[in-house]
Amino acid sequence: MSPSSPQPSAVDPATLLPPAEPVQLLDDEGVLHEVDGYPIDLKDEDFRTLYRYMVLARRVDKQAINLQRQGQLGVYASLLGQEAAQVGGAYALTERDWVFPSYREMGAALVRGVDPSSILHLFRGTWLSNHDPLATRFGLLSIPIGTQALHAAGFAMAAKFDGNDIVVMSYFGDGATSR
Ligand SMILES: Cc1ncc(C[n+]2csc(CCOP(=O)(O)OP(=O)(O)O)c2C)c(N)n1
Repeated sequence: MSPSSPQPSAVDPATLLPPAEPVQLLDDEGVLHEVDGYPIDLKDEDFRTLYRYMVLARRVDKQAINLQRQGQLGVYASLLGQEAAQVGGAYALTERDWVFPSYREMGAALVRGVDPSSILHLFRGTWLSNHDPLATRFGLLSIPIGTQALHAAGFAMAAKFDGNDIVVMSYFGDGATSR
């Protein structure tokens, strides 16, 4: 490294890597196990709310697929099978935190209080969306693969410079990470 090179970050990149073994709180039978470092602080009411959001997400998803098949939407990216990941992730955020979604995050949108019909504008080709990103802290759906990760990282850096102690969450698939 030349003397003029930027100083290495104080953060050891190795600490940012995921563990070699996946963290698994639910076993194959759906039984919850305690795992060190992953305490669960959820009340019965939280579990009911989470379940309600997951059912709602699947119902909205089905309706959007029907609308696409009827020709009312040009395209629609289904969230089937991702209900828990989207709802659980978004539920862990506070109101001040931000989400930068891909095109598949209808479930996360619901948790953030976004009206699902506003999102459908994008898939109908009438507008980018009818929701207010500032009010919901939920960005516009991002069609070009992986671009929302850059939006999220940039927003998070800006928040850090401002001393704004928030979380910025992004969702993307394995196709996005391969690039
Ligand atoms: C830059 C770019 N290239 C290609 C596409 C076309 N495209 C739409 S979905 C998709 C697959 C993405 O896979 P992944 O990132 O794993 O996300 P998933 O849809 O499986 O959630 C591709 C290639 C795109 N939207 N943007």
